[in-house]
Amino acid sequence: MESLEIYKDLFYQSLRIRLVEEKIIELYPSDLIQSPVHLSIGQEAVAVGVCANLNLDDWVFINYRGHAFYLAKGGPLPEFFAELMGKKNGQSKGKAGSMHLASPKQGIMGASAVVSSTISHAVGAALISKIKRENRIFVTNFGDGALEQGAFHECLNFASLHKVPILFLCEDNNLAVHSHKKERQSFTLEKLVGSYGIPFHEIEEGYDFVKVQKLSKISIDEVRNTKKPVFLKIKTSRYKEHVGPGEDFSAGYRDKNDINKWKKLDPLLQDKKLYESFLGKINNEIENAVKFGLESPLPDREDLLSDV
Ligand SMILES: Cc1ncc(C[n+]2csc(CCOP(=O)(O)OP(=O)(O)O)c2C)c(N)n1
Ligand SMILES: [Mg+2]
Repeated sequence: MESLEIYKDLFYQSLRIRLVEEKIIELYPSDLIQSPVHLSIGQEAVAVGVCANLNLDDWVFINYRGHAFYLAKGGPLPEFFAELMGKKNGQSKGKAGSMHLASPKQGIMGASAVVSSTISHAVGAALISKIKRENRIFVTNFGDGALEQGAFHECLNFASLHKVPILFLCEDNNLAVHSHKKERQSFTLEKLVGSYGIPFHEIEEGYDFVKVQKLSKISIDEVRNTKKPVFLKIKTSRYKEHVGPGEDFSAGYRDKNDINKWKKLDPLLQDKKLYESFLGKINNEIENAVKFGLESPLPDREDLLSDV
């Protein structure tokens, strides 16, 4: 694809995710959304850029801030809204909600609200896949807060020792709930990852989906070629509060200027012409998806224990 076409395609996908989440914000006060929501607004380029390099049968293990990865990997939108509404036609029949999204057909293998827990699921699945001599690769995404969990360190050690084909993908927004990384971490990530013998890469421009796509391809190709773990950290910025549809600058733990600097670089906010040109088509898709969710029945009593 020509570079302009790539830019437009990735812009479209990122904007679609942002508008989906803006629709969630609009619906939230009505109580139609049946679970807390951790929005990815500001972080879309990471999911879109990385997933552009993945095949349908590559498996991704996400976390509670997972809307962007679910959509970027191809999870269906009508079933997404039905899922958030706790409906029977939801992708997990209403049992998963926003925080535990899954869509195995598209390789979204599950999420968890427990910080860092899906990293171990991904490493375990990657080991089985290696034993079965499959060709797929694995991605596990997590925030900078997950780096402080014991399970994260055990997973790096195990993955390196057993040489499993996995990309450890850190979405570094500097924040874990209301605390900044500077107050939480005594280690240098690159050195730490290096001490496990795992190659470390970093992308600073996490707002630039084209750059993320190009540079993350290097890490993803490295996993495919070496069939060993690789670590990629991508700097990003969460525009909204930790959980919920609002902004929380009054809480005093972060600087609005930092977010504003990032917003000045954000193509979704800067390229107004392209934004306008895609708006109608995306909103139409979203309206139909919301309608699907609204019209879906609630689960039946017997659904409670199915698939458990
Ligand atoms: C094991 C565990 N400890 C604490 C929490 C509470 N908690 C939920 S999200 C979160 C912050 C995680 O931050 P990060 O990993 O950077 O992800 P982000 O929310 O920034 O995307 C914490 C501490 C939890 N869910 N699980
Ligand atoms: Mg974080």
